[in-house]
Amino acid sequence: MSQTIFITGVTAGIGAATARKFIANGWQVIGTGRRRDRLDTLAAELGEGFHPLMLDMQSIADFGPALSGLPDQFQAIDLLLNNAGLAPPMSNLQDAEQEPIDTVIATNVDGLVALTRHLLPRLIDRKGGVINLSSVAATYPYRGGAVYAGTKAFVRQFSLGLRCDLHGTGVRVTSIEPGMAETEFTLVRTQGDQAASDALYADMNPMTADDIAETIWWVASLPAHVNINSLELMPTSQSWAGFAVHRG
Ligand code: 8X3
Repeated sequence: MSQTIFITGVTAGIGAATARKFIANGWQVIGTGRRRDRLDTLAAELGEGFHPLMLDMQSIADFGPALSGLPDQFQAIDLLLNNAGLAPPMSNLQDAEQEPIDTVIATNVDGLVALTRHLLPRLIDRKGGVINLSSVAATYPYRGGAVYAGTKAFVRQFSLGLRCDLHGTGVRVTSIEPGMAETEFTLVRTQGDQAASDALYADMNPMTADDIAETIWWVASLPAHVNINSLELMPTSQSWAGFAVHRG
């Protein structure tokens, strides 16, 4: 019987790349998204091993009915990839609007926790796993990213704490913390400004969605007695900046 991965935010970037990787390796994939047309396109590409699920990560009340309504062959779930997430526009908090912040916290934190809680009984049944997409921003702060970094620090610490809660169940939990990867992530952050996104990744050979999918596949395909707690990765061209010092 093939294994099943549940991927949130499957319609673009790391989510779509991971769906392709797992389907190619004989897994079934349940993929959530908010855009019907994109889900349909992916379903046509990936075939019957893929089950598209219209779900907004901010609509927690929909999770229960959506999960109990899954077709029989997709009821058992071996791995949850909490990939859906976004960043508000880069802005110092003193200059930021509230609404995009609420959306980011609701998606990156509230939705992720609620969905994980809903799926844990199935994951425990299967001695499965949870892989959460955090970010290097969880560890290294930068200007204009306080809310995003805060949510990703939550995801990282939530992952470690969840390991404690699941102690003895056989369920693995991993926090994956990528640096710069060229996906629609930055296009969302720049509110659709393709030129700004292109400028960010210009001449620096960023990681790709496929690079991260490859890493997720590696974590998932390790022997069941090996748990990667957290894994931070960056493009070779990215490293750390120093402290900022204000004088005067
Ligand atoms: C986003 C990665 O390096 O832009 O999660 O903070 S980075």
